Amino acid sequence: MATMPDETVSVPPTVTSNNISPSQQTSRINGATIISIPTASADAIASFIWGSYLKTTGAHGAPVSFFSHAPLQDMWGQLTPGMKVEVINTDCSHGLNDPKEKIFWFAYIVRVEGYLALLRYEGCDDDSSMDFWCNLCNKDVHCVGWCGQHGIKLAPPRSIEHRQTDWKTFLVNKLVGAKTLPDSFRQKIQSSLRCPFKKNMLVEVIDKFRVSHMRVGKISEVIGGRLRINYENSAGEHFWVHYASELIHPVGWSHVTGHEIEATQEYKTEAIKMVETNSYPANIATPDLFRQVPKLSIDDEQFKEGQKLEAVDPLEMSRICPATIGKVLKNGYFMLSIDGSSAEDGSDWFCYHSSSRLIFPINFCKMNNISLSPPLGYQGEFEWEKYLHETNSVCAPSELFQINKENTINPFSVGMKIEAVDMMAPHLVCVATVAQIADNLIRVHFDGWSDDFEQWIDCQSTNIYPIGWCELVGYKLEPPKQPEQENTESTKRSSKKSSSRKSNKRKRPN
Ligand code: MLZ
Repeated sequence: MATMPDETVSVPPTVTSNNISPSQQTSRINGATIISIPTASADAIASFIWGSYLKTTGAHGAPVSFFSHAPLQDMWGQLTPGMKVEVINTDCSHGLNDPKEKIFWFAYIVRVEGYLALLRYEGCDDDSSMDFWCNLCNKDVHCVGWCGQHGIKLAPPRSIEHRQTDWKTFLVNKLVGAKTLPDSFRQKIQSSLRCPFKKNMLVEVIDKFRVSHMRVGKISEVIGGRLRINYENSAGEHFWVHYASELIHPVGWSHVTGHEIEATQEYKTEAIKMVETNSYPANIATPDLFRQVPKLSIDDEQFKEGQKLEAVDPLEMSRICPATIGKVLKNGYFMLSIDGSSAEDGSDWFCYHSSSRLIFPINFCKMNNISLSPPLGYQGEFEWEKYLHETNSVCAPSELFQINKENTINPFSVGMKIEAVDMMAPHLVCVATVAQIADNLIRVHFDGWSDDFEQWIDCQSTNIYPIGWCELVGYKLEPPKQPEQENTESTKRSSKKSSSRKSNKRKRPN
């Protein structure tokens, strides 16, 4: 992980002496121990409050530094307990002349969990009763000195106002020399949220109804680096995906790779022209914007058709299964089929790159003490040696796998809370917990949902985020399923164990 120079700043003596006014006399706005201050559009937030949930569950959020694709990942480690901020004061009356006027007060970080911090107002000392959770990217959190620079009033919370007679001297003692957020913190947030993909750009995207095929898609929305892609020539069907996902590619990729694509002849002709001339109109997302895969040299040994391996079932991600290389494409890509489950027409063959971290050499599960799901209908105990013999096949050489080429450090621990995309309904970002760790994988449990919904994903997946990410980017976070939802059709369907993968499988409904 890259480390950045410590850019946090110390508070100069002048900032504590200005614009501090006593709070005014109206009713207490928020007397609750835990409050949450919304960042983005109110609709996108509200229903779920991480702070209360962490308290109830006694859990911790995975640190922002674990997520290389997360905004501000490289500097978040500098935000540590004790650091001082200026934050909206929720225990005071608003300005007398302007009821909308916001009053601020000093606070310090007690604890950091993902993008959230437990804050304590200066002056509370050992009293934790007013501690509150706040997203540090919230627009009402600033470095010490900000209110002074912007002529914003500071006033102590009403409940503690009486505790000091000389607040100015108290603050000078508390704040001078203390660490605060970097001056340019807000600009850093803004620039970390920039995404190179824009609305109306065309891409090639996996067909969620027939995963062996790509389709042409047009970006209709971009939120936090996630793209809502509308399938061209469809009745409003769409697919949500992160811009660095392996499920989207530039125009012309299918042609170059030899992947099946459903598109008009006109599109195919144009795409070939663009690839050959390497010139793309403005509405086309250019190849440099996409996730880059390692280039293979012609001399490198490659995966070959018929070889067996273990893979996370892309359509039922709670399972790791024996699988077979179906067809080798160009540039290190190939189609993979899950043994015993493949649709007769090959419509569920799934494209992987040789550098994928969701494919494994045989006995990966055994070595990591996790269960391998034998091919559906397989009789007897599954043993690779026997199976290779029975199927008259060979396994893929273990040195070809990315997980053996690099030494990945999986930083996650079981029990850590995250926000995770439900890969079978990728428009949903849900409250989730790391349930299990195996090598580079984490098994994501969706809080409140049965184990059938769990998904194995790579620890560097762009489909998991630190807690508070949804609030930061303004995306709706799906709260844990409540017990009263237990009888919904969805629950009944998903918990019904079936011997047939087809009926057990959750389709990508999005
Ligand atoms: N009702 C849909 C979505 C369930 C979403 C669960 N997310 C953890 C289904 O049953 O597939």
